[in-house]
Amino acid sequence: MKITNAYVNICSPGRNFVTLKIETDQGIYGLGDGTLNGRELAVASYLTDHVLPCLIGRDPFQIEDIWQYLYRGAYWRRGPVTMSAIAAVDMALWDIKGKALHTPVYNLLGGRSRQGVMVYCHAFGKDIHAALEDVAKHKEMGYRAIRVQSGVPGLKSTYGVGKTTGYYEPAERGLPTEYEWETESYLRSVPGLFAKVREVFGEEIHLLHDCHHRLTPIEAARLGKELEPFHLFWIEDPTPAELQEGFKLIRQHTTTPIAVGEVFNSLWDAHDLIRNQWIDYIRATVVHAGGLTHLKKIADFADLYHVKTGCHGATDLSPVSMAAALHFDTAIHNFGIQEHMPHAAETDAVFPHAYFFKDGYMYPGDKPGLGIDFDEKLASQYEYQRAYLPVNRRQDGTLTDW
Ligand code: CS2
Ligand code: MG
Repeated sequence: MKITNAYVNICSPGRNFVTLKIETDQGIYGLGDGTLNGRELAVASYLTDHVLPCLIGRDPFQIEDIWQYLYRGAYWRRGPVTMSAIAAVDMALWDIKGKALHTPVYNLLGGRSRQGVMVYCHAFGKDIHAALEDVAKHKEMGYRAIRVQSGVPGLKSTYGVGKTTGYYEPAERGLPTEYEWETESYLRSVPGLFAKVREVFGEEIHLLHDCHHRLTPIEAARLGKELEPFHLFWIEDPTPAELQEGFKLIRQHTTTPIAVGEVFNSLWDAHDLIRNQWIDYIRATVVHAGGLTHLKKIADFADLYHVKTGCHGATDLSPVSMAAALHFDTAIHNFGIQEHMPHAAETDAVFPHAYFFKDGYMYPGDKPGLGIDFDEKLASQYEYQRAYLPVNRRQDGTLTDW
């Protein structure tokens, strides 16, 4: 089999997505996601201008060799743009191989290790009362694990709390908006939120919380310690992770489990975190961490150190990534949990898929390949629109992590 054609589509059915299609001489095609929120066009150009011409004529079954060709062969390694572009190619090649061999991709990754993939959803509210209502709603929908975020008294906006109820999309069209932040107000409010959630909903439900890289290690240690009585499944991204050693300090102070990695793009971003057992869950994801080929290596390395996976699954990861993540989650041994933020109806219509949600679990479906398609005609009705993630400032004006 040979690759005969490959092209990128950029569309915006509800939000922007970068989709790669690779075609072969046998009529089989594969799909990949290359969406990098707020920097979409950079990945599209990396693919179109630099990667795709090198693929024509290659054997799509040589997934490892093509991965190494794009990684080592570029000389310039790693980084979110490069690794998202490699991921898009990698996903499409696994899709092709599955279709050619008439089997779902999870069978190529080792086969089923579990029946269903436990997912967590997002509940939020402008205050504790509204957050509790949203938790009740999601529990009713069947979720067994719920991430809870609420507005912080004294702050006009905060991460994870949508402007309207029911749907939350962090990127906004146009140039970046500005949020405000004050750590002390946040640290004072979060323990009260979880005390209330446990009081109302009991111990059965798994609870998660995302700090979105906003704390220093000692502040995160304080938060983790104060949340211990409420037995969280994890606190996520407690502190920015460029300094991996920062997590050592958090670890010394708290038994609240720690998850990190949605912005990581290779194993090397998590090498110290994993081998020192400073974290419990690695959140690297298919699209931003070099595709299934590299994510499998990260998971296998993590498995040696009792670290489980918890793949990022926000709406900026297209349904192609969601499908790939669910095949991966079904196959690997050290799966922990999968994030699930349902896409908008327009998005789902453009990407018909075999995966589905039932009673707190998701399933990749049994179609050959990734079980995902792309309606290019429908996609052409949704042109790309410039959009950015917000930026964040402290109340005195200092720019800080969003
Ligand atoms: C987040 C994301 O889902 C999460 O845990 O942290 O909402 C994140 O902010 C976006 O994916 C950024 O593109
Ligand atoms: Mg997060």
